Amino acid sequence: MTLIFLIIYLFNCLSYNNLITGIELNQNDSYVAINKMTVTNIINCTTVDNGSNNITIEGTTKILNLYNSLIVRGVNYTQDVTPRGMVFVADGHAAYMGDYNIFHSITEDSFVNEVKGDGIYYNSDMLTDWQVSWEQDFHSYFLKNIDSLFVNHQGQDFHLSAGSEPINKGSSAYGFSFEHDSVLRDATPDIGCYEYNPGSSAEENYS
Ligand SMILES: [Ca+2]
Repeated sequence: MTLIFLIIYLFNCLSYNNLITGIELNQNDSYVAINKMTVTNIINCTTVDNGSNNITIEGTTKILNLYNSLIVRGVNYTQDVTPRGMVFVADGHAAYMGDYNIFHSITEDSFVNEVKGDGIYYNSDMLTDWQVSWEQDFHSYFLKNIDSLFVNHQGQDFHLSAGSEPINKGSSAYGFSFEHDSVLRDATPDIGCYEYNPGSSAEENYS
């Protein structure tokens, strides 16, 4: 039987302050029955302070490629007591590929979580465990202190501040030549939706 791939691209997207998740990929059983597979490419995206999870991936039919993205869960102000970056439901990580990402959470062992059929969160991995277990994200890293990450986190201006960690940390093998503000990226792309641009003010760039 022919396998049909539905390919989705999310480039330079900014997702913040959603009540539940920033980006959620849910299983659709009817797709399984007719042999459809969804491939989602999340490239140079920034997700910040989303309510329970920044990215949720459910089901083995979802293939997720995550590159050059900035996953920040800096403020814990909703129903969950555990800040969560990436959450895989029902073995969704089996089809995950990713690298050159920055993961932030308040505690280092909760950047990625798995949820089994009972809805309980298991296996909160540290990045180092994740790299060994799943052989992904070898150039990614965990970031605990985000005080100087953005121009104005509280004011929801998520442009990169001078000296911010994501600057020049992405890979040019992934991504698009333009960033969120339609400014050209340089030869060493920054991680996340924005390229650091010292020549323009936050007011001009904010969208
Ligand atoms: Ca750059």
